[in-house]
Amino acid sequence: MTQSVVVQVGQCGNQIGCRFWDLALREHAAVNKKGIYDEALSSFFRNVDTRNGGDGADIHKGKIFSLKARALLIDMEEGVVNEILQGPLRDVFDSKQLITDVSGSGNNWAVGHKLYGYQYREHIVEKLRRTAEHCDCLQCFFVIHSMGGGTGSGLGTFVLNVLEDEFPDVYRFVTSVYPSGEDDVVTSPYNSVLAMKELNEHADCVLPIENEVRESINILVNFSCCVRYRGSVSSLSVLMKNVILKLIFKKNQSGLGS
Ligand SMILES: Nc1nc2c(ncn2[C@@H]2O[C@H](COP(=O)(O)OP(=O)(O)OP(=O)(O)O)[C@@H](O)[C@H]2O)c(=O)[nH]1
Ligand SMILES: [Mg+2]
Repeated sequence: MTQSVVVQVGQCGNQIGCRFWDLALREHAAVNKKGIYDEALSSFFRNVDTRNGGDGADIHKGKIFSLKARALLIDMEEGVVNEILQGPLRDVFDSKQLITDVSGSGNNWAVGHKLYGYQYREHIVEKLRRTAEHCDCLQCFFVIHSMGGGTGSGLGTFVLNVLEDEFPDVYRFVTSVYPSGEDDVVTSPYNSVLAMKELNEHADCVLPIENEVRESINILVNFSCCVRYRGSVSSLSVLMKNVILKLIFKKNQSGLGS
């Protein structure tokens, strides 16, 4: 069985990513009532024996002990990642899977790509390698990011470059959230154009998501939008999950995944 690693970058990437993990866990729990660590789970999660504390050994079969997402969480602000670490998904991530800074990229592609990118390159490579070492057969990286924010667009596409350099044989799929027309951040369109060039050159497959269209879909399906992004993030993660699973399934069928 093959494995995939999710790299979530920036506020948007981390918020959507977390809803994806939540959905994956809930859907799996609904069909796997006995709590067995199976192949489906192993695609996205490690099963770690944490009984003796610390970073225990991976368990490849049998009962679920402690599930750890095959993920890397990157944000140049701490807020969103800290929230995740205090929320219901805190046990799914460990501190070795996080890269944060304090001040963010200020909605500036160049700060994310040129400044933080070069500053954190070694750090990113080391954490990616560590995550990849836990996989028997790493098939895909899924990058989730926004095109409008400085960290998502700049550092997100820098990570794509790193993936291409360090793991040239592993597919790079990207979920990119485009800013809506109502986005009042003046740099968003510029960030998007700069990021688009990088996607064009370094991604194998891009799943573009337009925030405005997504908002209309939300109204149509009557999602509750009491909390900002709550409904949107969940509809988006359902969409992302369905596309990802279909792509994986098709690739496995055609033998590309082996
Ligand atoms: N659909 C959706 N879009 C989001 C979410 N969070 C932010 N966005 C969109 O992302 C863009 C802003 O990017 P962010 O991800 O907040 O920025 P960032 O990557 O953290 O970069 P900096 O804050 O500049 O360091 C805007 O177009 C927002 O509409 C989210 O949870 N869901
Ligand atoms: Mg931010």
